[in-house]
Amino acid sequence: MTISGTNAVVVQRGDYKVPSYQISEIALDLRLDPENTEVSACLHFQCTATAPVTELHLDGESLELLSLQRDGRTLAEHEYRLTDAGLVLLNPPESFVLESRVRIHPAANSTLSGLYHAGGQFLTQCEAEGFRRITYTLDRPDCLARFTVTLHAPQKNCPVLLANGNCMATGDEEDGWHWARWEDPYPKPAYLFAMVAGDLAVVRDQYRTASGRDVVLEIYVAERDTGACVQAMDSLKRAMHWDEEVYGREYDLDRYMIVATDSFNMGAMENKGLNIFNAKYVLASPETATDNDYQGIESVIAHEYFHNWTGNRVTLRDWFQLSLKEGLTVFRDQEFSADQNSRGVQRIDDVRRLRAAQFPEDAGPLAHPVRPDAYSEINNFYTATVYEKGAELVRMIHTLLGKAQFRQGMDLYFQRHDGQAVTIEDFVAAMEDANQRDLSGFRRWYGQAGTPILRATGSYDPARHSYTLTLRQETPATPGQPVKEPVPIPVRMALLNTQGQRVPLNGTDRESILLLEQTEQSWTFDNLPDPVIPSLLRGFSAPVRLESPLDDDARSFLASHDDDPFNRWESIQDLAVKALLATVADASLASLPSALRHAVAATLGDAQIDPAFRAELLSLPSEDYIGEQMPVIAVEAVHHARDSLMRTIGMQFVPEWMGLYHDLAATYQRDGLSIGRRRLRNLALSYLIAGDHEGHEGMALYARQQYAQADNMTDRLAAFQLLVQHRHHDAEDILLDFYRRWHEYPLLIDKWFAIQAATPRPETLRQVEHLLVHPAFDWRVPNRVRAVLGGFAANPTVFHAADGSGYAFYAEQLRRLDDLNPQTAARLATPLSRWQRYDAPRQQAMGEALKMLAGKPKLSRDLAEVIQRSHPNKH
Ligand code: B3K
Ligand code: ZN
Repeated sequence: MTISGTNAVVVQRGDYKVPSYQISEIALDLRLDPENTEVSACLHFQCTATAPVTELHLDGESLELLSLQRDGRTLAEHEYRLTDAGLVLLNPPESFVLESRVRIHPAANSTLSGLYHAGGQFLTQCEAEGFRRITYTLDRPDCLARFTVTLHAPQKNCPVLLANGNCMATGDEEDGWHWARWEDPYPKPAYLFAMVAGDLAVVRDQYRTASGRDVVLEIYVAERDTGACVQAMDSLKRAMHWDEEVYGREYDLDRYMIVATDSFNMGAMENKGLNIFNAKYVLASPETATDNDYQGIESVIAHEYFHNWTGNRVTLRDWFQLSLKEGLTVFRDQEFSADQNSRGVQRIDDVRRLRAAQFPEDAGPLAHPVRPDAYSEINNFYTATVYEKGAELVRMIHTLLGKAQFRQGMDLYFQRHDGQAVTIEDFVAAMEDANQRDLSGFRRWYGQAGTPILRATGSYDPARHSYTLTLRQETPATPGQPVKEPVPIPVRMALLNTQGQRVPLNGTDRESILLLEQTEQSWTFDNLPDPVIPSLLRGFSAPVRLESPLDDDARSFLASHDDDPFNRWESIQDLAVKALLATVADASLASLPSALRHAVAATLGDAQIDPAFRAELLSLPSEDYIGEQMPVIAVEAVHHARDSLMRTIGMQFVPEWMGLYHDLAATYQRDGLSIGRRRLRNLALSYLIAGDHEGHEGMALYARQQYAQADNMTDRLAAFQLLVQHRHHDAEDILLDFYRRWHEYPLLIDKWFAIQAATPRPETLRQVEHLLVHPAFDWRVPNRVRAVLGGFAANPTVFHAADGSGYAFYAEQLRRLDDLNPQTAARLATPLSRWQRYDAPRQQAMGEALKMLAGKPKLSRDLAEVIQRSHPNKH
């Protein structure tokens, strides 16, 4: 059995070569038509190699070449060659101007890479390698050019014509067409090129930078959405201010534009001066968006804005360095959100995401280092490892150096590399040189895949009044990396006395960062008259799996006494995981162990705790997280164990949950405290419903009322979700009602689809089949496809149904999607890579699903790579 796409070229990090030519100027002229768009490009080439170049390879994909001229003369056949990957210029002169004219087909472009026409708009997505689908070029990030872009389109369909930089001129043409010319003064790699044309309304605001320059801020959306841009605009201004305050970085153009679209492969894109966004991360009103949606907008708007310095002004030498911009920018957006909201809650949410997506990736066949060594399709490497683990590595450097020193490192990085295309090595070197620090050991984190296991043991010596802590690390082997070296692990820690106070650690400090550099090291703390409880890895100071030395009593103590919010949360989570695993092993043990009951009772009884944090403390770990703690994931047992623990906690604390539910009722407000209160109240509702006796639907009444009467979408959706997922008898009516009310809001209809696909009931598979033929389902809109297929794959009991029906169905859908949108298909295929974690029949069924996909005719390079890496022996 072979995979249809495996002859794809594998790009190796070690093979990097400086380009032999640079392009100083790119002038594009696009006559926009959905069916046939003509792109004229004029590129100024300059040789940078010392030896003569006999062949210059330009990238080009799905282009129809109409004409090709060099220095004003049409090229003869012997002067160039067309290939599958582009165009080869034979014996090019040292410097020359290349003019090409190509035809492309935006409406037929369902990949949403390059230039495409969707929802009546022309849009581009060029990262990573989409620009080559627009014109012949050197499509690599270390090739920086100055762009001038002229757009022509019919005034009626496309009154708005946008591209990067500044608008220099506009004008009218015959037959109702018009044009606009844009110039971007900053040289940039092709992946940052963008243009948009369509019938869009604009919301305008402005921002004065620290140095007093006025910047126009524009958000382009459909006319009816102009009222839903408040959060996006406000987040943008706060992000601009934060980057000035924290990093001394100002925005550098006169205009910052954001365009929202429903047709987008990911969250958003940081094109210079012209961000293109998935509407999900722009549009929000209290009636149509949840608190989480608002939070998502704040963080993605900030993320794309921060890229202007980390990614755009200083860009990447090659795609292996992707985490240089992504890890660093995620770290920056996480810190921004922590400063805007609650730092403790932010950290918990960030770690939860890391553990949900990155830890499993790092433990499976798709594991790769933060700086990968090889790829066949770079789009497959926009992963949780590159983004989230990459951010953790930057965070560790921040922890090791300290805030002020980290800032000095960043200053030096910008000073040295502004306008350049650089490497992760350059970043680490700037951090070292600015602080005279040696981070050589730290570099291993970038090259080594796998999540280290950190084993901690400790003992108190009553005779010597001392506490000795021993830390040991081990990183499991990952594909292609059988042997692992120790990595430097910063362990933020404190010792608590029996009153819960931090005691001095061999001096006056009451918190310390231990740096574990070898496989095993010990530390002894003296002058401790009484036994202490260690609080380790505070704030989750390193992306490791901690095996803690604590017993249940100590955990329960930390769950109510640790002043580190992350560890307090972690302690209660650990207690819950332990209880759940016991029930998984033996369902008759379904009870609430006393340590966990105490911790829950203490949290429920403590009204001083910030409500958002309290909601975190009282939320049970997800089924996926519980499953991750097992050698073989027992899908159903995990599901039942979690359900039953929810029910028990719901039943045992009915008055407390009821009290919270009533006391926290309030008219809608958008401040942090109100958000936390809503979160806690909806959690209370979910426990009340879980705690309802079988067949008795008393509490569903509350949900029904809340659904009908809520003055905001957070509450309405929470109630809707509970009613649908618990399949209360009128769930059907409620589904219909929701659809009827919100069918004109695509983002809400995505939720409507996703919640149904995620319902943990046997009939879900059949319902999902119906959803796929629902009139509102559209294979060409990634948000919709992700809602249904992503929702389905995140539904443990249905996707992993014991008879393999979930996998077979899923693979069938990916097969279909791959013909339209390979990037999205490949991304959605990754859950199948986790096959080793399940029992033999499921392994077999997942293997068959992968094999079926492997045999697909015209399998994309994207999907082929994921399948091949997922199951190297299956084909
Ligand atoms: N840089 C883009 C991601 C591009 C993904 C290409 N497949 C968004 C971001 O990380 O900000
Ligand atoms: Zn990014």
